Amino acid sequence: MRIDVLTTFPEMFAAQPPAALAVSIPGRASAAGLIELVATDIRAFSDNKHKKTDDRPFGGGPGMVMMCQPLWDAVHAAEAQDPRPATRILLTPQGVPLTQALVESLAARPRLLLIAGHYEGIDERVIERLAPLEISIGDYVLSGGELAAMVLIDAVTRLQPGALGDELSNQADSFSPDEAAGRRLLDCPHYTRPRDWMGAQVPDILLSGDHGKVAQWRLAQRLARTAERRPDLLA
Ligand code: 6GU
Repeated sequence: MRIDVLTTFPEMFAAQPPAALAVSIPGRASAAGLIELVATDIRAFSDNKHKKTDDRPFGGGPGMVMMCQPLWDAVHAAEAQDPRPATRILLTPQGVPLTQALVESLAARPRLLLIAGHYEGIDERVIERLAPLEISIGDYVLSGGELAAMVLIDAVTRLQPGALGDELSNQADSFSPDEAAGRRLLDCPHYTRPRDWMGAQVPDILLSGDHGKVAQWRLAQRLARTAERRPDLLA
């Protein structure tokens, strides 16, 4: 899969791959060539002699607004570099929430083109013409969409075939559909040695060797945790 990132802060993606994606599963996936990350500097496409990409908002108010032209040209220049059709995505707190179901859908596409939006905003007319999928990573405000783009890249990368060392290990993760429960549940608690740590014990069932009982216990834990912490997932 090819992933383009369009940003006015390309230095965040200058390292190949960026430090946050160079380790663990995304690091291995990059090394294996499962994803190809290409950053494009929106500023380079400004037709303004000062390479300006933003201007003051019509109607007044604080902050600056990204202008249509540089973004429009950057998107088309990036798309022309590769014949695979790109799914355009704008990272913005105004977007639909990023869920594991959405990550699964995006992970199956040949190419993603991520536009890192900024809090002050982008001229609405270029958003309308580009018609990107607008995605938010949660109900809080980041200074820019670059970190949100990296979050999306991490989530999509680990679903690429061959990215996980243990192919089964993504199945029990939080938010993966649970077959028995038919829902997306939080993960169960995990334990490793020693059996006694500062007087705290490992649940007996996990030491019983009864795999059926262990599976039953884990599912019950997942359901209880989800009901307690995220009742919205069961609604
Ligand atoms: Cl995608 N961008 C920004 N700037 N802030 C966010 C966000 C995205 N998702 C949550 N907060």
